[in-house]
Amino acid sequence: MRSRTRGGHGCRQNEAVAHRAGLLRPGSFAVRCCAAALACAGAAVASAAGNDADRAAGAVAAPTRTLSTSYDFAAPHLERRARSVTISIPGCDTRLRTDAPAVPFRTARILLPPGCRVERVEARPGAETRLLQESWKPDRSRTPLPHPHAAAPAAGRPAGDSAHTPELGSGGLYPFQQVEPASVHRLAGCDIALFRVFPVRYAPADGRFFFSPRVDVTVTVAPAAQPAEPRLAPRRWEDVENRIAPFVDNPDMLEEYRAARQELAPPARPAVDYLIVTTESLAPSYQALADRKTRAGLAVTTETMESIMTRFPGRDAAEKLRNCIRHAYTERGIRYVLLGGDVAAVPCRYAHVPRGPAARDSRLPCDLYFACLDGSWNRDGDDRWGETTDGEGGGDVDLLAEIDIGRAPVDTPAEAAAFVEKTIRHEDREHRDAGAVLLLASCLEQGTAQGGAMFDPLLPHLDECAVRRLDDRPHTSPQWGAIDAIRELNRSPRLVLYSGHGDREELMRLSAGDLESLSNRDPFLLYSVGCNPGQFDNDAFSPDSIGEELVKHPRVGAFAAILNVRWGWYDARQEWKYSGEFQIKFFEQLLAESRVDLGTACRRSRHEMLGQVEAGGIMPYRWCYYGITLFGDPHAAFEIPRLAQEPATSPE
Ligand SMILES: [Ca+2]
Ligand SMILES: [Ca+2]
Ligand SMILES: [Ca+2]
Repeated sequence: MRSRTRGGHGCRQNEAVAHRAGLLRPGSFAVRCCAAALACAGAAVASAAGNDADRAAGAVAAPTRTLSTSYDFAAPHLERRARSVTISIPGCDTRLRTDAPAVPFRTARILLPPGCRVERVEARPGAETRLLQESWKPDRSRTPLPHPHAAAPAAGRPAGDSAHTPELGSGGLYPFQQVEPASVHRLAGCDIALFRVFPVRYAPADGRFFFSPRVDVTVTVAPAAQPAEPRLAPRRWEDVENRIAPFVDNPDMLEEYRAARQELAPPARPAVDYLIVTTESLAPSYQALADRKTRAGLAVTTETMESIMTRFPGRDAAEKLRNCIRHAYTERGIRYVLLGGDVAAVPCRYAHVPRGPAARDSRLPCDLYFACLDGSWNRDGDDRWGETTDGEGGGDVDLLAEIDIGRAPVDTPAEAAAFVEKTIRHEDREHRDAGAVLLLASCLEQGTAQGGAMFDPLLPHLDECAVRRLDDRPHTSPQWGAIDAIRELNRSPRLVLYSGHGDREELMRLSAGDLESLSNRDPFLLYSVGCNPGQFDNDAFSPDSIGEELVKHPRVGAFAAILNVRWGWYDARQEWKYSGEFQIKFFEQLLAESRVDLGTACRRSRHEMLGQVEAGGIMPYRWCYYGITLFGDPHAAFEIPRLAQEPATSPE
C-alpha cells in the first residue's frame, strides 16, 4: 500500500475536508477543531468567559481566548529489537534527542488570530489512555551523523551535541508534557504556531508505555505587541489562503484575517509570476527562458543586480536583493524567483547554525533567506543571520516560504545558455524514457550503515518506474565505481538519486574530470543527500562544486539538482533519518499531484518537516532545512510515473 498517510501536504487537506464531512479515514490521524471553542473564539473573550459577576465587580478581564483542537491517532506499531522497542504511528514523526527515548509526535499547526501570540498550551487525553506495553525500553536516539566523504565520524559526540537527560512530567512520564511548543512562524504576515503532540508517553521507572488515541489541545492566546516592522501585505491574498488552508489544523481562522484585511488600492503595475534575477551581462542568455515561460502562460520580468544595488535599501547586496524580492512579492505578486547566477553575480546570504569552533563551520549559504520574506532574519543586527532568536520578538526566524526559488549557478553567458537550453529541453520534450530511475547508494563508514537503506522507504513510490541500482549492500566496501556510474548515467535515466558520502568535488563516486565522459541524451533530475556537492559559495575555487558542474554542463548531465550546500545527516541504524526524511517528503509532494513544480515540491516538503526543526544542540534538522538547495528552474515540472489512483486534491 502506498504510504499516503505519512503527513503529506495533500493528505492533511484531505483530512480537514474529511472531518468537515464527518468522515475519518481509518489508519491515519485525524483532526477535530472544537466547534464550541472556535465559535467562542470568534470574538476576544475574557479568560473567564461569560463571568458576569466578575464584570459587574469591575474586574479587568484578561483579553485572552482559547483555540481547541483534537487529534486522533491510529494504533501504534511496535517493532521489537534485541533490547528495545521502536514505536511508530502513521502520520507521526519521531522526536529525536540524543540519548532520550525516541517517541512519535504529530505536529499541530494552529493559525493564530490576527495580532495574537501564544500565552500557553495545554493537552489532555481525549479518550481513555491505554497501557501499551510493560517492561520494555524504548529505542533511544543516537547522535546524528554527517555524510563527510572518506572520514569516519570522530569518536565521541560532534560539537553542540550533548546527552539529553529526560525530564519527567507528572506520574514520572516522558515526554514531560503531552504537548510542547515548537515555534511560531509567519506566512505572508499570518502567524502559525507549531506544537508537538505526543500520543505515547513512557514511564522509565517500570518500563510502561501509555497511548492516548485522542489528545485534546487547548491554546490560549493573547494580544501581541505591535510588530517592529509592518507585516507583509501580499498582492495575491488568494494565494496566501490557498497555502494556509491545507497547512493548518484550523483553516476557519482565515475568516478573521479576511475580515481584518484592508482593501488595498488597485496595483499600479500588472502582476508578475516569475522573476529572474541576474546581471546585465547574463541577462540576454535568459531571454529564451523568459520567452518559454511566457508561452507557458506566466508573466515574467527580469531584474539585474546592477539595478537592484541602486534602487533598493539594504546593508549589503543580499539584503538589497531580498528587499527587491519582497517588493516584487507584495506589489506584483511573484510566485517564483530564479537566482540567475553564481555567488559572484547574484549574492548569497550565510545562515548561522552553530556546529564547531571555527566560524566557517557554522555558516551555510542559504537561498531560503530570499524565499522566506517575513521579518529581517537578523533581529539583533549582528553578522549572523538565521540564528534561532533572529525572528520577530526574539523568536525563530521565518521558515515558511512565500515564494518558490531556485538558483542557476552560472558565471558566464555560455554557462547560462547551457543551463537554459537544458531547462527548456526538459520542459518542451518528453523524456524518451519517462520511467527510468537510477538509484546509487554507497556504504557508510559507521558500522554496517548503508546508504541504500535510505531508499527503502521510497521504493513504494517507484512502483511504476524501471529502477536500476548501483548499491554496495550488503558489503561494507565499495562495489561500484566511477566507470559504473557513468555507464548507468549514459543510459539516460530521468531521475537519479544518490545516497552516500560526497564532497565538493565528488558525487556518485565521480569527480569533475569524469563528467567529460557523460553522454546522456536527455538531462536528468538529481537528488543527493551526500555532503557538500552543492557547495556553491566556492568562487575561490575552480572548478565549481561538482553539483554546479553537473547542472551547467553543456547538453548533458542534470537539468536540475537538489543538493546539500554543506553536510547531510543520517542515523547509524535508521539511515533514512534526517536528510532522508526531507527526501521522502519531497517525493510525497511530487506524488501529491500529477505535475508539481520542483520549487513547489521543495517548499512544501520543507514545510512538512518544520515541526522537527530544533532550537538548540546539534540541530541536524535545521541544518538540512537551511542547506538543501534547488539548483534549477523552480517552475520546472516533474512527474513520477505511478499507479492509477484517485486524483489527490490540489492544495494550490
Ligand atoms: Ca514567511
Ligand atoms: Ca543575528
Ligand atoms: Ca559556485
